Amino acid sequence: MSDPKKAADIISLENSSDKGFEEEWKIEVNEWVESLEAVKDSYGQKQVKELLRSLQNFALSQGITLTEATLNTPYRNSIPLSEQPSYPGNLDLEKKIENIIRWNAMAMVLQAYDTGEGLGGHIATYASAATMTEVALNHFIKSRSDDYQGDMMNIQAHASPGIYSRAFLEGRLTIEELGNFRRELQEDGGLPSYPHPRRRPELWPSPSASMGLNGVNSIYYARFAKYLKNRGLHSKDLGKIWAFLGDGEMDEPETIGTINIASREQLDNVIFVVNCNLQRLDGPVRGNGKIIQELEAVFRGSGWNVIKVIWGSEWDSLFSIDHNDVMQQRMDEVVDGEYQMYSVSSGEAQRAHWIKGNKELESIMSNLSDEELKDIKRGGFDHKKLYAAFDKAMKSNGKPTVLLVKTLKGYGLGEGSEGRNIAHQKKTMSDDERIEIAERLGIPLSNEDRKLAKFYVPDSNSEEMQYLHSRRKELGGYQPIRFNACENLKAPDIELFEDFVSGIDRSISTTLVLVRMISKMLRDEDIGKYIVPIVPDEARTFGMDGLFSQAGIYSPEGQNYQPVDAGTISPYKEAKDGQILQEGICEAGAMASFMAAGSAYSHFELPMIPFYIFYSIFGFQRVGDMIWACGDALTRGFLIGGTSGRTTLNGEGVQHQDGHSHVLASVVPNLMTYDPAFGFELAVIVQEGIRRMYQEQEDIFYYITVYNENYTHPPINDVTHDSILKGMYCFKRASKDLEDKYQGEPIHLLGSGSIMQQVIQAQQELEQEGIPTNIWSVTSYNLLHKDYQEARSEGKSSYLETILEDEQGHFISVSDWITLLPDSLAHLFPGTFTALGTDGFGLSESREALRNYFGISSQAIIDKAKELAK
Ligand SMILES: Cc1ncc(C[n+]2csc(CCOP(=O)(O)OP(=O)(O)O)c2C)c(N)n1
Ligand SMILES: [Mg+2]
Repeated sequence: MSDPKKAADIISLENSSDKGFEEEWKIEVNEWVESLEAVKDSYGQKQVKELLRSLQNFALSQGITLTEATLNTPYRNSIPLSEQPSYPGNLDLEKKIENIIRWNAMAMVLQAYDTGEGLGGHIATYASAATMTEVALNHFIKSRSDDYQGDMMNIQAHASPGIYSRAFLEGRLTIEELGNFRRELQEDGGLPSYPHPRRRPELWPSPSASMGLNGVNSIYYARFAKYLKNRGLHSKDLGKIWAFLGDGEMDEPETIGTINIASREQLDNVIFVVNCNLQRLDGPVRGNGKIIQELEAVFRGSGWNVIKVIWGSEWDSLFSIDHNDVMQQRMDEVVDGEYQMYSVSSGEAQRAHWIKGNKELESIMSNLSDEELKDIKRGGFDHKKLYAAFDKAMKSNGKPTVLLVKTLKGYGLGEGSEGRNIAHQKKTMSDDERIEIAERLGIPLSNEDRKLAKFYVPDSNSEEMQYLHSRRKELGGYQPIRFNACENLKAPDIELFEDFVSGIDRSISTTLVLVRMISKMLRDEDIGKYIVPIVPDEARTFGMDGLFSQAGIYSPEGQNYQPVDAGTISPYKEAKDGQILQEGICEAGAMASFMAAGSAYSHFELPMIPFYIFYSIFGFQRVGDMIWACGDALTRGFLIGGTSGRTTLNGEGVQHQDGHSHVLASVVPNLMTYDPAFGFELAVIVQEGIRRMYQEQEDIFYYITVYNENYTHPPINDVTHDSILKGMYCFKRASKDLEDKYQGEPIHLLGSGSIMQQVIQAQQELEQEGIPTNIWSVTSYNLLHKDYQEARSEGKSSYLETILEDEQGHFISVSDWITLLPDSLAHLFPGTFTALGTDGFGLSESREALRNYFGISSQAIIDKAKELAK
């Protein structure tokens, strides 16, 4: 029956109430399948696809859409038994190693619990992920070698005990450290809860404890690897980026929202491994549905290779006799809530629910005893199925790959944990449970030691230990691993920025000064190639469009069209070796690019210098968690808050006008934050930033706010670099003549950023009225505060106290920021301290009206000064 028209007639019979229809239909379907099989045998897979596409086109022409059918495959393994490669490893030894790692991982958490300190820890996550992790580490995840840069292994944070446990066997951690899990301050060393590069810079390549960031960061690491390759900056094979993720974690919008860039940019160097244990913290991920099927459709729809590992080998023989797909249909209709229920039910109860009165299914299942049915494994615990899946993922060409691996939360931890809703929080076990698990895992410890959850240390000459080391040796070394060796980069001399240091007569904004500095750096012979300008869809807002043609926008495909502005001086230029990362409207992606570029010194051994320029309000409050993670990841580079200042960015209103990002930024401990007023300040700060981060390799990064108000910029004159960098210097003293005549207490005006212009104007007008004032430029309230904290802890005077030693009077701070920022230092000023700022929500108005409204205009400063001068 090869006439498609006839098939369409049959489809129209769909709703027929004819009892014989079902039988007839079954025969029809079988005939079609047989025909397709014949096509496959005679012509091959390609022709089968072509044929199906023709059929689909025909169906579409008849108004029948088949989207569901094309995005989802049945609920079974993607790799058929016939395509399953044979397992190349020694399964007995691998299982033995896995069991030891399982035990020690569990013991870490139990020991931490037994201290009675309430330290927490997770047992159930790794219990579900152990087999996939072991298969990956014994056979696939490679480390660094001469011509291979090495894979990056980003794990599911809550599975960390398993990774520590393995690293201990590998000789990378001491038994004391293992025993001090979650106790980092112990004398003989301890381990952080999760992957924190800051705490373990030799082990963890990137932080993943805040769920959802692992996926997006891994994708952008992979993209950055391609970027480096396409720009010719790296000659080695840059390896794969592995992200091990939880199924609950996949609900995070950062993960799902960025997967399409991976397929758009053909990132065949990224592999997601999703541990589908069907549970998150509180309960099932999709009790009423199927998370694996949902993710399959989402990823396939986004252009990924999807490989499902659902069933263990025991099911293969059952599939081979499921001639009428009755078992498959049941697999498809049972929902995750029920699969979870099976994991806590007896074999008998499972069978009854599963068969649901279907005779044919009952007969298929009669091949297994209740005991066997209970023990039948999910794919995530079957080494062979996992091997087949990883093997296929490694061969992907041109597409990212996701493995959806079905597991069981708390696997192997006994009835009190496996599949239970409380599994995630389970931190301890009874003595009996400990003994029983050790017995099952074959851990040769005495029952007394089992009760104490003592670590088991196999003999280093044992077969299993030899095997463990040899597998990793074969794959280039241990994983996960983080590298810290990158050549120092000599920072440019300040002369590179001479044009800005010596003053700018033309009226321009600090944003434009920065863009010009970037342009100069891009041209610099030594550092030019390392500069990575990153913009979400705002380059024009920041006047950066000129850089498009200078540096090109990175696109792995180059530019396959003539841009609409081809004839202009700054056309939209995309290029394979483009240097600018244009992220579109995706701050999460842009931040992930920042992290990838800013930690390229570690994984890629290249001192890349990212300048991520964004609307300042869409930084810390939008992707603050990612900035925090950058601090953890020891990321370097410059975050540039553009269009900053609640009144300087006028007209845009409540959700655009930023008057608080410096306060939010103040909480990141290794972030150097600056709010420069003049071109020369900006130049000194950027030059020093490059020196400290890339020449001295300090683990710090920068946040600098720039504004869009135009004004002229004075030369640096005798202002010292040090004072700019420390956070404050005297910009202009009051005129001596006036001071001699003046009777009141001295008045000091503190300005920063764009608002310095209001301060300068206020000073001039106050002088005309006979009131002398000193102007101080505050480049960083936050750093002054940081310095004060450090000095206090050392019992010294802070920088601020030192420079104000001989001062007194009234201090008025004026800025485009909320008063909390300067107020944190109020107690250090030798006199009265008043902060004028922009507390409250922004609103749409002109710049002048806004400054009047918030009380930071020159007039507001004059009024305050006069009040104090009385
Ligand atoms: C952003 C964020 N929200 C919440 C948490 C707390 N949390 C840690 S693990 C977890 C559940 C994880 O479930 P899943 O991703 O399915 O992993 P599993 O442990 O089941 O493998 C939650 C809610 C977190 N770490 N990060
Ligand atoms: Mg889960």
